[in-house]
Amino acid sequence: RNPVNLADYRAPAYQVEHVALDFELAPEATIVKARLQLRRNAPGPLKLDGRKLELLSVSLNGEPLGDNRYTLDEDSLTIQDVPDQAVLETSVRINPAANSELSGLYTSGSGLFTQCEPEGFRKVTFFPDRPDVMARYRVRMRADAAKFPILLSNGNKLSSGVENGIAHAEWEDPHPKPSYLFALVAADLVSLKDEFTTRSGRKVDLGIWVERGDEARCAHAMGALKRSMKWDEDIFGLEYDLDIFNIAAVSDFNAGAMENKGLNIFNTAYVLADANSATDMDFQNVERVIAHEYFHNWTGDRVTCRDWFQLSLKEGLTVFRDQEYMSDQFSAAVKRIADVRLLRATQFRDDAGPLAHPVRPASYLEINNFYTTTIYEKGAEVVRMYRTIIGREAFRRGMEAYIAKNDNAAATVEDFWAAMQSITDIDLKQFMLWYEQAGTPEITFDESWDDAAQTFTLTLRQRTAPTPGQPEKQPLLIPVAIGLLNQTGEEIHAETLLLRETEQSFTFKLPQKPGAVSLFRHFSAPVKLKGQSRARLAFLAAHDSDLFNRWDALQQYASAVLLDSVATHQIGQPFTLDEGLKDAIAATLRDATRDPAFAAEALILPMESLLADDMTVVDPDAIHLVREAARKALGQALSAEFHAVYEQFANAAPDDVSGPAMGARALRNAALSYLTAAEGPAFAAAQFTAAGNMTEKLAALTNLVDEPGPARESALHAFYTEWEHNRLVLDKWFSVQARSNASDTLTRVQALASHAAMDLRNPNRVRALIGAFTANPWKFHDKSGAGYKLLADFVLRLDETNPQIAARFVTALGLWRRFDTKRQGLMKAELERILAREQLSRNTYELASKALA
Ligand code: B3K
Ligand code: ZN
Repeated sequence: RNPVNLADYRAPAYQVEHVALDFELAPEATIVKARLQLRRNAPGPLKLDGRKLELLSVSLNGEPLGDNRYTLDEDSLTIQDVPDQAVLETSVRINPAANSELSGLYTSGSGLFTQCEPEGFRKVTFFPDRPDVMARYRVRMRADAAKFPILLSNGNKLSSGVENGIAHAEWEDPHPKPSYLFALVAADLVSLKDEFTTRSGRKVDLGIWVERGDEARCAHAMGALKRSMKWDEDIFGLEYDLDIFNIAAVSDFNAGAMENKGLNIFNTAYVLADANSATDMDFQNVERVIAHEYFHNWTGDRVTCRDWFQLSLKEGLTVFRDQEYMSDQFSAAVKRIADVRLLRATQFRDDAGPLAHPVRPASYLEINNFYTTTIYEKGAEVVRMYRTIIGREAFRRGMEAYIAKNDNAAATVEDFWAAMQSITDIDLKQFMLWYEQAGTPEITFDESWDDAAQTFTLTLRQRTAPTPGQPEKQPLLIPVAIGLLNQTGEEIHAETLLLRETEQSFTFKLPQKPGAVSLFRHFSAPVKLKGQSRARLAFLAAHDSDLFNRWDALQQYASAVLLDSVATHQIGQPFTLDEGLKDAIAATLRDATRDPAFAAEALILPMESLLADDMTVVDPDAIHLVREAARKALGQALSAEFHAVYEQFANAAPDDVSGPAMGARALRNAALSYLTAAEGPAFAAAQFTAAGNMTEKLAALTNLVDEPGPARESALHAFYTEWEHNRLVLDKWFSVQARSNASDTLTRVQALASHAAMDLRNPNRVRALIGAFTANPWKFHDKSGAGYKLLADFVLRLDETNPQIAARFVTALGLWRRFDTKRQGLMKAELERILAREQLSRNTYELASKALA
């Protein structure tokens, strides 16, 4: 198994100027004819990628080629002595119904759909399937009109109709694009239609295509699409560039969605939403993913990536853009908190483990394994740091320069860097290390006050621990947004410092000795700040005018006291509630009216997995017991306050999904969790019955499933009966049980794995059960090892049909070094059992072997 290395990049021997595709579509046997207009670009033979294609014919400049003129193997078709200008025609047969990998052309329900990023197009036809080959496409489709009346592809529609029961359509995309952005849909779908006029007056027809009956649940997605189109014009001056924009929803989909030019294909989970069946979180996810895929039209499609090592060039940038969009729709501080919570829970953890990799990796076995939070979320932080360092105005001009210079081209992260450097005098050379160095920098600090000189000196130190293949780290260029507060918490100075050295001091002349320093405001860099005293954290939690840091100070404070309690528990002492934590939670409740959504975030105690990250040897049992004890003790100590908040915020209309209504529900549900811990399931049961929407219903159910007994059983039964026929809601029924703290969770997850509604071909369903289970650390790390075995069994089953999804679950076992020797042994044994399988996919092999290394 040979890795692909960035250092080996070579330009393609041929560019494809134009490609004409003809599809005779049928689920079991689809014929694809391709006509490629080739132009030499660099020395070498013509090499076309192709997998699982049955080659029917091949001709060059009109001459059929005998099999002595080409070499064909499992992955490619190579032709020597091709002229510098040539037309290549191939014809292949494929079987979409047998395609369980959901990459390439496949069936879902009764329809046919494609997913080509990153390397799915090679399963459709022979082609140089690499992003630096950009071609213009013309696509013709024919299919049985009774089953596939709707035929969609990229770009503009030239014609469509039905003749003798055969539907046909022809599409043309005027913009050159890489093969991974090709898309095709042939299905019996209906659409919600609308239109958008761009600021220069282009009228764009918008369509969201879904299964009959789902039209009514597309309104939110359509609204989000129009808001995104407007936002990108207002904020970045970027306008849509075709006359049609279609979105098609599909139930079986490996990813969340895909930004194919003019024809985004979406997992139904990120399109369909109404208050009855979708939670507030679902609504926000729809908004975010619609925006994300739309924004790719410029950052991804018009400007694409030279090779897959540059993946973060489009993904990090586009996540940054969707984060900014979302924070403009809702509360910026709450959005920042949610994003950082995710970054810490996933990316920081990966960065500290055996699968750590840089934002631009240097090598991979299987690129599908690199659609990670490092590429996406850390990549977004890297983009945000440019803006923090050079300023908003300069950043906006840098973006313009980047797009202007790389339009219709395949770019690298250096191109982005160069665009930013071109509009600032600040030396950004050192900044490139953010792309090349893996690991999360740790920051420590010292402060001193010189009374005579009236100067305050802040000394910052940075250190990044070794990661696989990178034993030595260099100091990074880190923007440190600080605020100096006086003794009563008022801000006396704010500034963004640039930390460049391993250790560096900054001196400020001030009218008075500062009371506290607030560091890394709004999380100005993806680092871990160490060494803040509890007194300092309590002060900042109460006073910091930077809302993010106020939240963070409380989180850090809570982590510190909960970890103390874990240590106490480990030596057999009883739990006692920290008074400072109680006071901080009480203050949050008192202030809740000011910003309910913020209060809801502040009330959530640090996640078990986050507490685990700060332990030398993780003790999942102790962490769980302590966190639960704290929730219960807080619920009891502040019972009246929680009750008051729960009553006070009960008035949001069930179908109101505005920011304030969502904030009110989030706050109430946070209170419900404390009340249930303290007083049992009565409140949750009442909310379950009275719930006017899915947010309230699911929150109630989440609290009810922790306690075995009739209340749980009847709620689960009622929920199942009501939603049996709605796949997305049934996913929630699976995950709520997999996340349960109840004593019988393991056996229930085992039973659900063979439930009639379990569907291994459907990634959403698999994630709903297994993904949710691995996000339940206490149960997954059950000391019997049964959780590990359950996971490994699933990986092995899934690896045969959908390696992309199977491999992802392996990462949960990659944390073995952090646990006690018994759990280490059990986790390693499962990794070894996975690796022992003959015919293991490259996907799973790469992650399992790296996890063990
Ligand atoms: N670019 C796609 C991801 C495709 C995933 C392939 N394994 C969605 C997105 O990030 O917008
Ligand atoms: Zn993306």
